[in-house]
Amino acid sequence: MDSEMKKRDENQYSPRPNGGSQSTPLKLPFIIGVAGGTASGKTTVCDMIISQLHDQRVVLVNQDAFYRSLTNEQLQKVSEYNFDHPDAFDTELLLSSMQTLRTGRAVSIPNYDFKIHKSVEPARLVNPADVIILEGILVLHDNRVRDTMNMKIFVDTDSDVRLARRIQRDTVERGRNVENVLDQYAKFVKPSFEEFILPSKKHADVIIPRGADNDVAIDLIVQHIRTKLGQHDLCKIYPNVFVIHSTFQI
Ligand code: UZR
Ligand code: MG
Repeated sequence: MDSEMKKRDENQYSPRPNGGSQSTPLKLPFIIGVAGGTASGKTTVCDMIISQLHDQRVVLVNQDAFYRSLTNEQLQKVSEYNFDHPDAFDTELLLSSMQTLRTGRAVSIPNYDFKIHKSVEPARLVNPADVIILEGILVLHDNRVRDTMNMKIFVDTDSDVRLARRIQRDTVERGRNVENVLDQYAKFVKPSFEEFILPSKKHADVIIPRGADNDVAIDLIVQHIRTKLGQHDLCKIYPNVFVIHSTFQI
């Protein structure tokens, strides 16, 4: 466990410093970040974690929701817009939304439409939960976003597998044709993967090779989350017992 994570764990399971009663522990949610290249299987990995944690309150927040809406001018030249660059996301809004959820309050997050490249009404209301999963290509890129997380996962899937899936998905679900998917891949998706996404892998606590095909890694992750939530419950029942940290390796 790195020192950053250890520090966060200490904070999470420590009594309120001042203000609240000495014996009232903070009930902060357990926040998991899931990053990886496009079509690496991030969403499937998250769905598998959520279904195995069926008896817990879990919410999934997708970084895609925080894509900035394109202006009419940008829409006219959409093939020149880089959706894989960190600046394509409203990271300030993502941070403030995570902060709201972290303090146990519901938050409204934008509803981004991939077909028109804009946020549409109605916004999505996300309720607070015991586990919050933040998923997206660049969730491990910004250190402020990383610092909100208790566990950082990188889904590592071969590029050829990802491209094949991306063609399939974008033509079926996102209203594209093969030619423009390939064009965008060469122009923006691959270069941004190499410049921003792949380097963020070094911040991960857990790297999952072969994505959602890796049942063993997913089982281990779920076990770890359960252990952490169990410790959390222990704090609620025995307010003077505080778990400082534990180690985790795959
Ligand atoms: P995942 N993306 C779009 O195709 N259209 C948009 O309006 C916004 C984003 C793509 C984006 C990125 N890149 O590679 C992908 N392009 O969505 C991330 N081009 O989504 O993690 O589900 O693959
Ligand atoms: Mg996805």
